[in-house]
Amino acid sequence: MFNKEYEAMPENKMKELQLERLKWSIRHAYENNRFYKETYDKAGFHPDQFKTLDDMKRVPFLTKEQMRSQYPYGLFAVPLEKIVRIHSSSGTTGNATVVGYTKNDIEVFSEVIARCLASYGATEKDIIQVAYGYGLFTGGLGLHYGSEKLGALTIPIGGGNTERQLMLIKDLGTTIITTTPSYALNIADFIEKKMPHYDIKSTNLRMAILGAEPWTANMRNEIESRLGIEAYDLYGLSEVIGPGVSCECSSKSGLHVFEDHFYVEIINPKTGEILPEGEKGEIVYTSLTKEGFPNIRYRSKDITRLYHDGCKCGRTLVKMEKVTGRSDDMLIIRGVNVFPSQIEAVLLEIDGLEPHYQVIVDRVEAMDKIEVKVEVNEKIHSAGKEALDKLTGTVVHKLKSALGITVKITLVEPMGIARSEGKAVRVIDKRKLA
Ligand code: DLL
Repeated sequence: MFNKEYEAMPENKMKELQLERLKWSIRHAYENNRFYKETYDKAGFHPDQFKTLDDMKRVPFLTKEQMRSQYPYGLFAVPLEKIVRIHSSSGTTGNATVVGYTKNDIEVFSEVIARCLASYGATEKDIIQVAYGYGLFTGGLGLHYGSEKLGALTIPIGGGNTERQLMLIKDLGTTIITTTPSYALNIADFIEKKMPHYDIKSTNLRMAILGAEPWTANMRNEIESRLGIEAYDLYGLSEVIGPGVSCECSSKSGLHVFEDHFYVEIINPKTGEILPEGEKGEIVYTSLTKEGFPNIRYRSKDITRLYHDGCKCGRTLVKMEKVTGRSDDMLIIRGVNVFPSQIEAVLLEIDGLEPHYQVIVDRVEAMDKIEVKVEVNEKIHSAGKEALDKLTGTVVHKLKSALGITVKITLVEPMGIARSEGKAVRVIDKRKLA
């Protein structure tokens, strides 16, 4: 463990620490940020009323929309001269959010990433190739600072340029690559199609640290077997710090949340009511130590559940289940709730399909239509129409039994779905564009 004192802290002691830090954090936001003060005054809430963890339910939520309305610096709680770095969320839906870090915040950011790396089994002996994008995205610099903090040799290559990634893996003796799961798959495809003589399994690469987008257990199997490595999940969001909010350990069964820095609650996304441990809902974050950009009850829209399972790794930190989607990714098709991850899980179980797909939703004459375009492998592609028709029938049938709705399937040729170097675009909802 990188920091045993906090990662293996007895649960009751952790609760005490959280209470003390929550009192500080809520007051810090209220006293140093106009938006928090005005919102709390209007709601009739004052930090003096916050005495026990049970008082959390009295604290107003902060939504993504409110955050966006404060673009760019409206939620900072220190003078701008104390901010040493900013990042920004991708802003694919609406205004981007600019997040600011003080020197201490950067220190915490590096520390939580170093903890994650150690939890996957990385050490200072590792050579870590950071293939997340550098720049405003939190992935590149976040992993970079964390890797240096651990003392590992850090290769700041950034995203994209697969051939160069592969060359450096071989030449520099890279042992760990950090990227998105979809890019890890692109690397596997690239080797098969463009560099068939490149033997990834004879390089030193032993691990991939993957995150920034949802990925299923099947996708993990696929990546692990094709690249001959172990793949671990890394989760986080820019608003809360970036990557490093939670990570898997060697047990690969849920992600430990760094509760000494981030207080987590699960709520019913419709009513806002706090749900008991173990129930699935929207995860809400409160920062406990952040100075520059505090989050008090920030509604992330990510859907998961929290639990303690006496993890064999020795960490006492609460676990969150792998995030399989967001409440705003959830598609409602003719009244049925569908998560893209459910579709992915079905597709990856069918022989002949490649793990590259796109879900297209539209409304035609007041009727929702859903189409899934998915790539087939070379073998099926060259097997002729009959084989393709049969495969289409199988996919339609399996999706119907998993989702309860009929989905139009379009099989496309190998490499027929556009690849991304960062987060994959899996869903195109034309209803939102209309
Ligand atoms: O994606 C931070 C990050 C960088 C995480 C590198 C991991 C690795 P944002 O761009 O703000 O930040 O996007 C955050 O991405 O609310 C989730 O919906 C999703 N997400 C991030 N990690 C995971 C994951 C970064 N491991 C949003 N599994 C979050 C599922 C994830 N979803």
